[in-house]
Amino acid sequence: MFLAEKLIKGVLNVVSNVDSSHFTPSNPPPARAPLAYAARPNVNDEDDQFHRVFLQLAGEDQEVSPKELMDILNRIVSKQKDLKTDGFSIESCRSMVAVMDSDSSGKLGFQEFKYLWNNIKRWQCVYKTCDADHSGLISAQELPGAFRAAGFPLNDELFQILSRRYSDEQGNMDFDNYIGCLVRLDAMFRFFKTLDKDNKGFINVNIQEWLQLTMYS
Ligand SMILES: [Ca+2]
Ligand SMILES: [Ca+2]
Ligand SMILES: [Ca+2]
Repeated sequence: MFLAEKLIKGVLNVVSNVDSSHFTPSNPPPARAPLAYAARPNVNDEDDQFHRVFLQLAGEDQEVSPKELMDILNRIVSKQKDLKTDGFSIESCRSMVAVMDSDSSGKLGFQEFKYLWNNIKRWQCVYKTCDADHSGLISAQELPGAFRAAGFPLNDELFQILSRRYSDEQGNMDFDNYIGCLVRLDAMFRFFKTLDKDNKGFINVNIQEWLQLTMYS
């Protein structure tokens, strides 16, 4: 998919000119829940300009597929010299689409994409801010600070698990792995909260619901 240079510049500006300290999180889309619980996203009162950008990215079907998501993310990161990445893989984009796909359409509609996009913008700022030695990577030492700033104050055991799964052998997490990790972490938090209806910190799921959640992710 080829995008007009102007459009890319517009997107880049949107991505770059954000100060994470001023960020107010948007309302998340309904969390994806086992199909029986799923709700349709609401599509009113949206920013026209962002909607036009979305339509260009999404193409005729008006939904962003994993391949379309991969192309746009890779075009953006290729211009960001202070972020190290080996590029977003199709597998990582399929996973991001899966965990964000509230209505189970297999692609990202406007609300789903907007929520993902706002998070990527915010987390990109956190990445740059928390990359204290300007290596372009988040090291094991920088990781807890980066995840806390991104909104996930986890414990050491979880940081070790994330590092094992998403960092390289030297303990460095590059930008595509960092985004893939946060998108999934955010989604898993939201899934849990959706199912933890009385907010007690425990959920009950049967095997069918468990598989629906974990295998489409
Ligand atoms: Ca499309
Ligand atoms: Ca969808
Ligand atoms: Ca670093």
